[in-house]
Amino acid sequence: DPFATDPERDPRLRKHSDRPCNAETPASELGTFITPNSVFYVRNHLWVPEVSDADDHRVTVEMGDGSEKEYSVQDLRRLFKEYKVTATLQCSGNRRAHMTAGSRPTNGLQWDVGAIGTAEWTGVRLRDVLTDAGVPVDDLPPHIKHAQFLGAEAYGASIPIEKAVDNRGDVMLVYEMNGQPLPRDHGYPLRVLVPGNVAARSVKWVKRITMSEEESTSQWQRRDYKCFGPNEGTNPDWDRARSIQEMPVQSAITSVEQVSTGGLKDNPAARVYGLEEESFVLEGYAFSGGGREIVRVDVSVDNGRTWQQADLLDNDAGGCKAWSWKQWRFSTPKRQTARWFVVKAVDEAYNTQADSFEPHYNFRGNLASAWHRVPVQLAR
Ligand code: MTE
Ligand code: MO
Repeated sequence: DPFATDPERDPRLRKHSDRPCNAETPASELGTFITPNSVFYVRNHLWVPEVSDADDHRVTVEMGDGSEKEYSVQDLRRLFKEYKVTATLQCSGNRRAHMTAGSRPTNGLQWDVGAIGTAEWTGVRLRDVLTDAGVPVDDLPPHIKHAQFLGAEAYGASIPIEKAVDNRGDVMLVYEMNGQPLPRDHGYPLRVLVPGNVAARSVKWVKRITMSEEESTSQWQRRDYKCFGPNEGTNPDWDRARSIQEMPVQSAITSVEQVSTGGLKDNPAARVYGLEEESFVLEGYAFSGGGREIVRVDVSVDNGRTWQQADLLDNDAGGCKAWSWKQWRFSTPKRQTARWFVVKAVDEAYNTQADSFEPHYNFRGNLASAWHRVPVQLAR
């Protein structure tokens, strides 16, 4: 039983399945810029490979011409400059349950708002490792088009080589998460971090990196993480659809707090906002792919008829681009609210979200990013 040695998980994680472990961060733990390791969502397709000693682990770089070079985690630490990058990982199935509810049944784990999280990652640049291994990163031969990654338990995926070698792409091999050794569920002792791309490409427990003309042939590259038209049914033309890399704009409401008149004086939120009457304080996140910064978050308290701007909270994320979510906050007098709170976000390219799920329906339930609506009556 390969699952027998899986690590213990924090009981606060919301489990969707046990073997393999798939568990999301509860909304109550999504309110901080950095998601603590213990409640960071876990998305495993198979078991957690057992590596008792980081020194036993090796990653092999295959140049594509038959030659290869091997590194231990120690080698990586010794040979290359260390970087810290703050980046959000989001599963392509985040909010799938909302697509199901707002449109039709979808295949896959029914994630709510918590298949996403942000961490500070420490490691070395893939670009530096490839250079050392002999890959001419600034003058790539035409047969190198993709960097394929293979995990120790057999999961595999790939990214376009341009992203892998981008000087400002921050693609890394990481061994620490939020200042701690990588937890086993998140790739101990070594994982790929591809900031700005769907989390499925950030391969955990990475043991092989291959320069290749083709994308990874794994089912996770060629099938699962693709999107289709609403009409394409359950057996679409898999080869014609692109594999998901950068993700569209996303946003969610993670908390609605009711600040009652009685509590106004003592409530810190009420003081911060200078609230003078019974109010709701809403919080959430917004995030876009490709390092595109979130520039605006709009909130509606009347089901999308009228909108106001939420406050975007400051953060001190390190990295070449906006690889991390923005947290936002919004307060509204209670007497103005109708039946639904709604949020949508805008990124630096002025991309925004669809108002409903049906136009983006795909039977896999990937990229569920329509406006997030929360009924006012659910507010605690
Ligand atoms: N890497 C390996 N080796 N095995 C996996 O199952 N899952 C991928 C990606 N990398 C996966 C993997 C998917 S689909 C996601 S969403 C992220 O890891 C989840 O990362 P996390 O569990 O650290 O949150
Ligand atoms: Mo995922």
